[in-house]
Amino acid sequence: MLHNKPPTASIQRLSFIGVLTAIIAFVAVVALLMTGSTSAGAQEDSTPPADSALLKELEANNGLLAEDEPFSLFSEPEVGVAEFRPAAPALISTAGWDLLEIPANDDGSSALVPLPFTINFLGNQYSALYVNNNGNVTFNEPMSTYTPFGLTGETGVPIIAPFFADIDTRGEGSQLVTYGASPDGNQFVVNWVDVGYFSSHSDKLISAQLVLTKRSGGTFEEGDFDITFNYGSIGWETGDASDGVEGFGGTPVRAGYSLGTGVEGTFFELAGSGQTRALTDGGDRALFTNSLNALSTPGRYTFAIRGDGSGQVAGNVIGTVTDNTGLPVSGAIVSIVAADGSWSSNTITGANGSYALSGLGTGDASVRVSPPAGMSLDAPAQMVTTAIGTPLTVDFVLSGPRTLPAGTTIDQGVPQTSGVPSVYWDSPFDITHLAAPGADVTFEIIQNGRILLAGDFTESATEPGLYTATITSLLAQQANSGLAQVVIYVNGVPIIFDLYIDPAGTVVDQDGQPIAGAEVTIYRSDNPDGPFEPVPDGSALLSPSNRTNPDVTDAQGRFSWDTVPGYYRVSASAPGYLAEDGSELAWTDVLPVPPEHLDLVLTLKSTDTTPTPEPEPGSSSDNYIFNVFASLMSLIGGLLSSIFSGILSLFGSSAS
Ligand SMILES: [Ca+2]
Repeated sequence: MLHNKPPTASIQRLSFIGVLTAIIAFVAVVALLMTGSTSAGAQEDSTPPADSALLKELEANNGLLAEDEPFSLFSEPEVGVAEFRPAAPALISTAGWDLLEIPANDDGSSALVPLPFTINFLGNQYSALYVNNNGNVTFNEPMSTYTPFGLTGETGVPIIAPFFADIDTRGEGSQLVTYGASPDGNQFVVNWVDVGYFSSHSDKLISAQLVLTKRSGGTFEEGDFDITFNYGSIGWETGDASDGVEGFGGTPVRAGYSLGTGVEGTFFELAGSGQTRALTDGGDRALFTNSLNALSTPGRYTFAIRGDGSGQVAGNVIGTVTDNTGLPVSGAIVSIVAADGSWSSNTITGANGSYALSGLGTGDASVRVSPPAGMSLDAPAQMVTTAIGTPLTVDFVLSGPRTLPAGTTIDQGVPQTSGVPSVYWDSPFDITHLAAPGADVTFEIIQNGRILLAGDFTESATEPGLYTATITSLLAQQANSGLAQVVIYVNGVPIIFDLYIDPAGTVVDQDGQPIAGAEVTIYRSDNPDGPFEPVPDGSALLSPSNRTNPDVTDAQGRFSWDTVPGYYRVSASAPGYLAEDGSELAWTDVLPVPPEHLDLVLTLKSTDTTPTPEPEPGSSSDNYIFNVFASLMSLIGGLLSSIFSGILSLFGSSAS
């Protein structure tokens, strides 16, 4: 076989034309070298070039010659031994699916493949696509381009590209590209699993998988779908014809998706895309070990594409998380949530404490960090404004916890895992402080650099030196849930401690009376259709304010968790009570977070045989409302009504 560059999926045959092409290429390379040219037709990053077999041949051979390797027109293609391939938990199994395959090739494509459902891809409706060997799918025509171009410009190519690079499946150790629909017709999958790189190399392999998942029912619109990139081990990033050496360097792999219009909100690339050794195993943005919107599954990157515009895409937010000694914190969950709750994203910090959030919506948002299990350090959320093409860096330094100082009490809130006092943000509470009689004692409650509330303590008339401040509602001050700081000034000298502001859920009986000691359990999934697993006790999926799961309600029947974005269900049970359907556990519907769910009520029915007054027809106790719970993120006053109406509609769907 020749070092050749067939432009189609057909297996290249040794032919007179092929030999002639190779000879021309060889002569051309020699001529270029003799004239001192350093580039054999370098491709622009931002625009897709017309492919040329001769061009690729030149580039590839140039690379070989540059290394002083013997060049023979008739040398056999390299047959390397693929490295050990570790397990890839993100790849979904397509065993038993009726998949098609692209025969062993370099830059070929499938025929036009019908999708099992129509997708609304950022405003364009598509019901078919082309699977391209080089790690991407396109919609208007097949694409043989092998050197990846930037996806954020006006390329004219609508594309979804989990691994846009010069994949070559002709090497002996490479698998073939396969594609097709799931048996239920709700997913379309392309496998570039255990594939090699140009030219016919299979000493190193990569695994990338594209999954398009139909989303329907509920509030989903026609055409809503998820794009999921699943990755296994990534052993190379560049083919020989893209100036790669041994699979690295040159113009490396790109990953992302784009309409190709260059219009804001219609394109994005993963952080690390196009950067040498960023996406490969061990890199800062290693595809295999990082994740996005898939906290339970390393190697998975999920993007919700929604017709209502919430799937719009913007620049990336990157940063690092360090502790109070400057050491990187790995395993922390970093999430970003739009101020209006319309979009969110989450990921986990890597070994170097760094993280990247990609494919975000635009506008005001909060970035929050949840330290890994076993760590009680914390940091307040940071407010940002995301915009197209403006990557933001948001670093966190964890500190604390600054617990209640001596002589200070707060008369509200459940005990907290971290030792930081917590208060329900919509309930009044008193702060008391002991100081010398006759002192001037004031306070400020500060969140994200903003003073939520400031006021004076009042000295007790009967106990000189006992000062009390009454806070009526932090919610009324447009507080966010999460960390805040309290500063008490005694004659101008500050004393600082942390305060955790929690929304609360309540378990009540059929008469609306709180049930103390009820057991509540929170379950989470990365997907709206599950599977739902109990959040592990102590998990970073819950903020340090309360990581106990299952938990029990306090004397007021209240409970609270502060959660990272995801999909949740909550169950509740209590001795002597049953759910409406007579089972032991009452369940919520699936609750997406965001938006925040606050001040929810979960109702259980007493099994006490003592007759209880029949409720008035049409009263609220006719419905066993499985509310609940937990929360996250900011909810600003003006949004309250819409959120509550959302919750009310949730009630309607769960009460049957
Ligand atoms: Ca290729």
